[in-house]
Amino acid sequence: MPKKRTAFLLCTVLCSVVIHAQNTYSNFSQQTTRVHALAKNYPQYAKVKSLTKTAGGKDIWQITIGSANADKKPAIVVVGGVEGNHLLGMELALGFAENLLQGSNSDSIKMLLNKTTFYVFPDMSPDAMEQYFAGLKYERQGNATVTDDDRDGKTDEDGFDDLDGNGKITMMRVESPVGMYRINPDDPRSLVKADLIKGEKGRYLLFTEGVDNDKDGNFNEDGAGGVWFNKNFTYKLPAFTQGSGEFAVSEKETRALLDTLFEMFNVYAVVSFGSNNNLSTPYAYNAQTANQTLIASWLQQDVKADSIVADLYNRTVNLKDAAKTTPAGGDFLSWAYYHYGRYSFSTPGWWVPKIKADTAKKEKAFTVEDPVSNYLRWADQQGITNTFTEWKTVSHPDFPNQKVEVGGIDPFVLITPPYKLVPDLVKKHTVFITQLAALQPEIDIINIRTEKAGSGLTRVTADIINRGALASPSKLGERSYWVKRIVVKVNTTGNQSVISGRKFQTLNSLDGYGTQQLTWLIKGTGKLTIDAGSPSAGSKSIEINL
Ligand SMILES: [Ca+2]
Ligand SMILES: [Ca+2]
Ligand SMILES: [Ca+2]
Ligand SMILES: [Ca+2]
Repeated sequence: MPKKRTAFLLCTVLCSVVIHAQNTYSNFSQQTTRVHALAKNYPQYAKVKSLTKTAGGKDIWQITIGSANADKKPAIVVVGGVEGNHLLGMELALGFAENLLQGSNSDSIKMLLNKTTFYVFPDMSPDAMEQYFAGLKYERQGNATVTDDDRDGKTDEDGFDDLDGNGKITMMRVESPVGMYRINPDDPRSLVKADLIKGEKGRYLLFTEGVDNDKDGNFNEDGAGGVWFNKNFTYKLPAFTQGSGEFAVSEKETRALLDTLFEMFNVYAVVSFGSNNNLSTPYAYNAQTANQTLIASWLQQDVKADSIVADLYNRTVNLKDAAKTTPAGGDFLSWAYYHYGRYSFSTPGWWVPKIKADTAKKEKAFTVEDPVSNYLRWADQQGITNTFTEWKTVSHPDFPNQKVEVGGIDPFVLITPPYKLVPDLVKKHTVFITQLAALQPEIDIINIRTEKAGSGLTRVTADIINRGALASPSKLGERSYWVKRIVVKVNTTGNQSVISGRKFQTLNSLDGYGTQQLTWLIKGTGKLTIDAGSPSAGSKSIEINL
């Protein structure tokens, strides 16, 4: 085998080994190394830049993946780290970029990158995400901006406290006759709310692990961790709630992302990874809320697009039993649709499957719905150990005469699969996103007809067609300044003039596989060109001899 070829093969094998070497979730510095490796290994397709630095001094990376003139091609945006406790989302976004580029030698990916550009923002919550790797592990959403979450005039005065000293924040239960929680009859390791209507009695108060450091009656209400990325956007901002910020888009990373996206007129779809899910179950059309002045649900035509894409998602990713979600406001999924006017899709990418009783092991079917007991049974069946802390009595300054115990499942485990499941999830989501690109709107001009109409006039008729399955732009996009509609332009030269029909016109949203017929009466002779297109649907130019 020639030397050069051996070296190339070695690199193909080794370089991919290096990329796959991680067997745990990546902290920020490892993410940064992986991001830069892409620009270095695939200079012809990948460009990396820092949008800004967060209050915690961490870069927000943007990876642009595309071939020549990437910014002139229809594009999909992929966003991870939408929630600071959602490490999987970061892995899915960054892993998508890695998988796509690893395949960039193949003809299919080359063809894809000739037609579609991908803007990947792997981690929008790097300040918060670092808590997963910190000495004290807890699910944090807020960035490093210092905030007064409970508006008592003090900042960060009451965070969690590791009462049992195990390096993670779990739960704390206090025996109390006024407690609303009882032991789950299906699994004594978990607690569930007592249903008073059914005559059930509570026996425990349930809190996150900590003390009331400032003695205001609340536990852990204001610790480190300021503004949540997924609560800081303009659509239905939940003002004056923890994590929403002083005003919408108050943070450097939210501002930088929006400034960047608003200038990307070529984007037609945004895929984000977070707790909201409109891919397992698409939005349903609600005529009343969709037609009110302040639109509060997806428009009918866009609901159709969501169901096409959700169908694709379910076929490619094949995860069952998704929980129903409703965006809480200030969230990125809603912003990208209602205020950015693009198709916006979000999924957590994984959840604990609903687990059935293993009768061989004498397990019984659950009588109470409880994500914790379901997780524990699943973890047992999977052989996952060390994710539960047995309840243990601690002495607690706020409950001197009561029994207080600390224990419960580990932080993160309900939304963060064991890392060995991640490569397969990345692969499936990569397939999904590339298949989404196959639905991309694509403008063409067909059925061009010319008829002489006497006195030097020619009637020109043509069909503007959208060859993609997704309508362009979204129906909501018709109303947005930030969404460029399809423009059709007749370019006259010399003695030519347009007698009837419009020289320049913008079209309403053109359905998937839809056509619109246009006709003009042109005076004059020679070559005439007609252009049709938009930044997010591509363009086409035709030439006619009059
Ligand atoms: Ca405070
Ligand atoms: Ca602890
Ligand atoms: Ca307080
Ligand atoms: Ca407090």
